[in-house]
Amino acid sequence: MKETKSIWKNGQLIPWKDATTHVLTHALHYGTAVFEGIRAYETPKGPAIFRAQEHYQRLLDSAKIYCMPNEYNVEQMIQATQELIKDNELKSCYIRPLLYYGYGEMGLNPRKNKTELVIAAWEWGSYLGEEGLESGIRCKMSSWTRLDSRIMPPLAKATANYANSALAKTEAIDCGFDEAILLNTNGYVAEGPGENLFLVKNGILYSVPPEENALQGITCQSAIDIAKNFGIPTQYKRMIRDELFLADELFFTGTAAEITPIREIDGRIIGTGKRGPITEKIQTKFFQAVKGQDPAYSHWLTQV
Ligand code: PPE
Repeated sequence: MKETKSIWKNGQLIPWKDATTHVLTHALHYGTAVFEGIRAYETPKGPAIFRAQEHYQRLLDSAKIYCMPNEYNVEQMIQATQELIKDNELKSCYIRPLLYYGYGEMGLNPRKNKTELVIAAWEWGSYLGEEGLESGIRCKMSSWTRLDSRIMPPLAKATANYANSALAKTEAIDCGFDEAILLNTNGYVAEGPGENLFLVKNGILYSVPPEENALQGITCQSAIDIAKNFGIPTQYKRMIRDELFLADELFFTGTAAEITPIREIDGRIIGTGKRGPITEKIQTKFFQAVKGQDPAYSHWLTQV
């Protein structure tokens, strides 16, 4: 990890090295934290945060689902992020806000502890490799199942959910793949451990419906908007694993993963085995949008 100068914590910037926490912090023991992953990109007008409003609203939504108190509103958190990026003189970065139950009392009732809000930012390159962005990655259907809302709320971006994601990710890596794809408890396609999934078949772009227990991705929504602006037909569709094998194109979306093509699943080549034309079109436009190179998408950007 590329260290920076400062981290924002509970209203002030503190040195990166001092942003530590006690080992008996509640969230460390019980996963009682919610978080976001946001990116800022270099644009001709300086760094700009991509869809800051939507990300911080989702943080508040996650906190609401878990009934976690948080004294900051969206505008205050955006302002804090702008200060943080300026202080660290970052041109582009990954931003990680985390709202967690701090140190105080152990036991499963987290409310005896105060919540703390931290926001960190650092340079983080492509999540699944530069080559992956261009040539696509190799995926494994996971032996792990995506969380169900009767077990853990899948629409909350809670750290606890990521124990499930980390199991799927490490299994995929250990089996020689780049990334995992998880089905849900009903046996339908859910998502990657940290990405939403798209399928292209006969010129139509399909994405996973919200009730399939995937996180409601902001990059996913952006890809749908870009596709619609191109006139590409888009639809939500419940999918079984076989449909993935027979897709013309598949790709992942996510803040960290951006738009990454999938070229293989469990030894089956997807489409031509290369980044497909619709994937490339959406990916190219996405990068133009986030880098402030297309004024049609400037409403997605918050300049620092
Ligand atoms: N599903 C999951 C489970 C998920 O974690 C992410 C983001 C997405 C879908 C895509 O959502 P969005 O970023 O709004 O388009 N995963 C974050 C964490 C990744 C990590 O390894 O940490 C991210 O991409 O920031």
